[in-house]
Amino acid sequence: MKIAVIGPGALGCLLAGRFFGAGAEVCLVDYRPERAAFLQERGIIFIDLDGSRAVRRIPVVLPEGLKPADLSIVTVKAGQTSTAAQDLPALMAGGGIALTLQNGLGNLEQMAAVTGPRRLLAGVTFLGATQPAAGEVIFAGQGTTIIGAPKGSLVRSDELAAVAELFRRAGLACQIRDDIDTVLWEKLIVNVGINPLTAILRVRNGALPEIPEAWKLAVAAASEAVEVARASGMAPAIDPEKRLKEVCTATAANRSSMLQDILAGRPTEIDALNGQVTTRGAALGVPTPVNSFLTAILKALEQASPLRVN
Ligand code: KPL
Repeated sequence: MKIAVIGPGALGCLLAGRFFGAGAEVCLVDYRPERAAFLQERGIIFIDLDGSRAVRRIPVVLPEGLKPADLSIVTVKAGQTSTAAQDLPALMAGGGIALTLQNGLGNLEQMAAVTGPRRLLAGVTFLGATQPAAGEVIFAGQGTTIIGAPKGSLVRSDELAAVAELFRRAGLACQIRDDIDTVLWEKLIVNVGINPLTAILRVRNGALPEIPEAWKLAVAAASEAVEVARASGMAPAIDPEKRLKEVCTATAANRSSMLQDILAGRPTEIDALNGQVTTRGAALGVPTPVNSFLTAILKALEQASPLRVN
């Protein structure tokens, strides 16, 4: 199976590094020529769970050099999905599949706007990955990846099974679910609670339940998202507080992806997370005051980044 991983961020490098290590034919797709040349020349530095360090010489391809792949995995930040989606027609020209493993809602819709929905898969991942510098990835924690065929997809069950098998051969737990649209919401419910508060307070996930006022806000944001999911016709099978606690415990040592973005001065995924709850809530008549407030604060934090004093 020929695999293209779009986006050499933490998750992209982690997946490409693991697939490559398991002998798969994989390339990384980057849109920045200088970075692509640097990564191609130097290789990806991969620090595994046991602390072992390896340089993986994974081919890095620019959009103009793309060849058809059997599986394209979109791992870019949600704000870059519409740009990454422009790569998909060339990558999927041989009938290949594209899988989004990004945070938030709206990614699938942006991909489908370019490719149509038939050859698309969606998923969520609880893998822990951090990126100390470009092309370097620390595998920070095992976690399941859940994939499935969303509404409108015609990907066959044997094709889905082959994708899951690719993850398993690379030592990454992978489950298939036939209600992946609900699974996307269930992950969003977790992210809208944990990500903004860990980013605002600059704490690791494990600290959040220990901060009573922050915890109340996290649970309130997640509970609003449950209401919006229900109003959207989903049936998320989770108790928001219990689920938040489980994820904070399982990923206690992680810096959430939003905290990593804030610390690095990058734009965050707030629009695809709490912003989506607010927008969809407004359209459905479901109040989302906590998500609106957290969205505004995160945007203010992004805007303040260049002005901050130490
Ligand atoms: O998905 C995550 C993220 O940081 O974006 C969680 C599950 C909160 C783990 O850090």
